[in-house]
Amino acid sequence: MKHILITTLALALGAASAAAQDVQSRIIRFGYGLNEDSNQGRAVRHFAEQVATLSNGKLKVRGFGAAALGSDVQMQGALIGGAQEMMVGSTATLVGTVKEFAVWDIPFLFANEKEADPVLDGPVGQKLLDSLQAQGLVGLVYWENGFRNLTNSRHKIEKAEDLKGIKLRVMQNPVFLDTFNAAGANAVPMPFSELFTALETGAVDGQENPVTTILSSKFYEVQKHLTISNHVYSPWVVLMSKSWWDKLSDDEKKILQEAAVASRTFEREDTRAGSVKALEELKAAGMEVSTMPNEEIAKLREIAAPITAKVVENVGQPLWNDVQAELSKIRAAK
Ligand code: KDG
Repeated sequence: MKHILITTLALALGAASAAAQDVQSRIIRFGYGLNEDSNQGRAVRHFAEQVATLSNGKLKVRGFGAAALGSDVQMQGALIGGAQEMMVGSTATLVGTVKEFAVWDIPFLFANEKEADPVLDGPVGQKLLDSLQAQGLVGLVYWENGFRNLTNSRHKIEKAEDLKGIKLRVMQNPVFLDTFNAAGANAVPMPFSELFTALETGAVDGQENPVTTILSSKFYEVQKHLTISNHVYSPWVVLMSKSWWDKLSDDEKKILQEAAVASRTFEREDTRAGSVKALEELKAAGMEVSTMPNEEIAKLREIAAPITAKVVENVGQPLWNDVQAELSKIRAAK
């Protein structure tokens, strides 16, 4: 009897709080590019659970993984057009929409996550998210894709010069294209959704992604060599359609923003723990893993320097100065 009473009371309270909230019943289509069994997939499900709890089940998030709703660029278009409500994808493919996002593509910008988190979540990162609104997108939070590493099917890459002649898939982004071409590779821009087949058929020799992605996308099945280079830190950005966002009540916006912040904490913890496990699992799967020595990393930095200068010119010196000021504060506080 007591159990029934408590349950009834809880339901009544839940109903009362829902009634107190100005929340409609809505379905939210949330698209993403990695497999459902990936850090991206787990974080989307965590976000969905948070939203359901905070809205007493009224806001239902449906995750669509493995690029079921299209590539990052296609989903960005669907959000801008109001045909899809949410997605998470790489900031690198946003540079065609807001060119200043290229600042996050600069090789070796961040030395570790302790630098990346406060810069992305602080005033500079937020200003970039806010700039998306004029383009029909709402940037809620950054998630972690992670530090990118090289894989290929041809030979070990231990020196910067070993990149010469490697047909390397890169994200559809001028900084990645320019950097790897300058390093002597033959950079091939391609949507993530086409990458596994391109590696399997030999259309490209290699690619670069965080180890969590290399594992969850099973690239070890078609790639022999993994080189730990950590050549750039890649953020993801959780995006919403602005035209859809503008129809929401303040209560609904608050729920989605709160769930997004909670999912950011979950996703970063999950991805960082997953990175450690992924490296071990990739070795166990038979990948030959090597780490690029510091002196070779220094050569990559040198190769990237003129491309960094071009990005700074493109995004504007004030933005570059703001990022460097944030980094100086973080490094001084260490
Ligand atoms: O859809 C997949 C992308 O969100 C992300 O993984 C981008 O790192 C990326 C890549 O290599 O395309």
